[in-house]
Amino acid sequence: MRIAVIIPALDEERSIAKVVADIPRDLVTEILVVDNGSKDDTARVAATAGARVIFEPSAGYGQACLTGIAALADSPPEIVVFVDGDYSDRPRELRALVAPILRDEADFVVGSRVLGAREPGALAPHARWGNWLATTMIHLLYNCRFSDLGPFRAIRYKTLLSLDMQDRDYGWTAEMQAKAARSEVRSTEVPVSYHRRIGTSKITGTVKGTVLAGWKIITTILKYRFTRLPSASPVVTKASIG
Ligand SMILES: Nc1nc2c(ncn2[C@@H]2O[C@H](COP(=O)(O)OP(=O)(O)OP(=O)(O)O)[C@@H](O)[C@H]2O)c(=O)[nH]1
Ligand SMILES: [Mg+2]
Repeated sequence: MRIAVIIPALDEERSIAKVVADIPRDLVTEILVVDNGSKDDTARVAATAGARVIFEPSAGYGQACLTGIAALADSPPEIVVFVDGDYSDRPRELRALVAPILRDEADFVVGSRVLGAREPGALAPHARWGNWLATTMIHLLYNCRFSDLGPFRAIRYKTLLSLDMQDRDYGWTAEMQAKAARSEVRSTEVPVSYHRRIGTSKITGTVKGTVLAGWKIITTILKYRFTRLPSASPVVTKASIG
């Protein structure tokens, strides 16, 4: 199966080469780093490490992911993996992440940092609490159980397109899980490890990022519970969790 990895990156020159180098090349056919206006050397370092670098001038995590997805359209993979550029996740765990899709037991797999081993300080208490709140809301509103909104995740490309992703910033992960739950996509989780980031925090490690992300995640979960979704594609099937 063709597997593409999309890495949104903003000023991650110290970590991006480690992230790219950690990706199992025997499994992955394409590595895309979406540089979102980095002021540092992220693009050059990523290219040197072997990634295809694309530029997205409009800011936002979701925007970078959307640009990455669009860049895959000419030569679509079967599976898309998302991972952050700060080396908090370990891309070498990608094999376990995609395994449920390769076994055709799921179409969407979230890497759960809650179920996996966390380095002390990697997931701040407020991030853990926010995760608990968001996943509890998804359980109550969508009757689907996730333990985390972690960024390291794998999804069948066709399933991803059928979700018609819209969010351009912090609501990206919540939107994907909310819509997967609504569309009864076969979803599951695998434990992934989580480590202290390299470089400067932009979202969870800042007050502004935390408030904006928290608000966006909560409103996204509420919004997709009540809005009409595009009709699901035939690859979208009954959820396995819930
Ligand atoms: N493309 C893009 N990427 C971003 C933006 N903000 C952050 N990122 C990237 O998105 C990923 C997640 O951002 P982080 O700063 O690690 O946020 P976090 O994981 O919630 O919090 P910390 O790791 O504690 O900082 C990293 O790879 C960042 O480089 C953005 O506006 N655009
Ligand atoms: Mg991070």
